[in-house]
Amino acid sequence: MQLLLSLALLAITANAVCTKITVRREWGQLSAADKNAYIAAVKKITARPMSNQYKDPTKMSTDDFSTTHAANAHWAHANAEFLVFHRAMLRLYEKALESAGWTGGLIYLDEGAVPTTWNKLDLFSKDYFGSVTRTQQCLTDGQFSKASGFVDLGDNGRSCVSRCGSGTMWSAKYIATNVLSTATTYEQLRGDDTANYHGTGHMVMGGNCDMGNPLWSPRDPLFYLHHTYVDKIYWKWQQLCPSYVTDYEGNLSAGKNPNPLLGNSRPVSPTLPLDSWVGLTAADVFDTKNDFLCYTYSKSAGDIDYTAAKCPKGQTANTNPWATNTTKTRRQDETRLAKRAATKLPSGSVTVAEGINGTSQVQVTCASKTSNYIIPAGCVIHKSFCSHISVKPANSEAAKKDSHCPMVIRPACDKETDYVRADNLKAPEPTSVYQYPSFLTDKQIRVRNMDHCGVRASDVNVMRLVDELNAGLRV
Ligand SMILES: [Cu+2]
Repeated sequence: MQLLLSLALLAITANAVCTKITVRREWGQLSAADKNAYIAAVKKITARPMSNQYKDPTKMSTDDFSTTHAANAHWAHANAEFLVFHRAMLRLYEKALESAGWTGGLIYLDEGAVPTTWNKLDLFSKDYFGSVTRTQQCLTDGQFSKASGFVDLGDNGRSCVSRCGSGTMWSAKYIATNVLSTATTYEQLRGDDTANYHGTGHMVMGGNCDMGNPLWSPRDPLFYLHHTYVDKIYWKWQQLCPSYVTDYEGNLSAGKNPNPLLGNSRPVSPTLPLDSWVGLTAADVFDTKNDFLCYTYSKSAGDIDYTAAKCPKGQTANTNPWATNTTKTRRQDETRLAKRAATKLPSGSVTVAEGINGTSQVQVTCASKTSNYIIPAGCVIHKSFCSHISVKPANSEAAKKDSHCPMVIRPACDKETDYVRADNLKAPEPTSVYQYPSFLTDKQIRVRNMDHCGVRASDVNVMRLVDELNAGLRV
């Protein structure tokens, strides 16, 4: 009896409603002092040495977050885990900032309210995050430039952050009409995360620089403002109908158009652990008013009125908290989206051949190296890098159905890449500052039906990076 009672108490505590709720605010809602205080905390956790554990955010550094994101990129995007994986990541990052003195909660950038004028915001100025550059060069001004003493690896091997985007975001109106007012399931809301407001924000603000890199985007501190915005959209949708809070379905990898490289799909479940965010399951991050998350969002210009789809049978819709707020937005149609995508096609040579079952085989030549890719049916190349490509739905019809065009495709391989350590490097010792993260076991890869070659190739990159860090070759 005693035991039963304490078990019941335990269950109540685990689901306890939080008492001190944090309101996550929009960048423009902060005072200048708050903007600087937020940035100061970001710099503090970036300066921490890697803790190589993913449970205690008071010890985690920005690199712990970036490395984990890169190591999990293959299933944290373009599949059902996308929204919950990133929500867990954000909450841990928020706690890390708290431990560095910033208790004002995560900050979001209301991109939908400034689809064409985003780069005119004070955020992208010498006072704060720095101006957007045209090429792959390091940030030239702002508090995250090298000159200001900010050191992060960047994706370019130059120990700096680069940010070279341009273009138009999905407007609030477009998101309200095409996402929020039509989605009646978690998977419909997530849609194609590689090509919707999430993927578009990365590409528009990051271009071919850090934010545009599917693996290493968290190296630009802007990542967290973008993803908090993405999380706000998820949160907004969850407010509509009672069942939406816990609605969660879909597959890990693959879907209607299985990616030949990732194999067949496997359904998700709320009790499945979220990879690398130790001790957390998807269910732990559904309700933002639970004890662990304990946050809500401020109202901002992008919170425009719209008519949501009817709630599932037997449920009464919650009141739309932003029913009276309307804002003028620019119409963004499919043609313009398609036009913009077309300008992002790879600069190297690309040869396309017919594949099996609607797939296509593509040869991309980059810096005189040729790689072969298999592109799933219904997808086309969105962006190509020398090491990998990302794809998007071939047409708007495919984009409406969740087409599962993966964010990252690595070259087809039949043999695993081995890590050949350069002579000037050695494996981390127990006392080394940087350690390898825990890599996936063969079994974990099998269970998820993931691409073995691709995962191991990414491990090799991480190992090389860690070795170079320990050898002081990267600062
Ligand atoms: Cu991500």
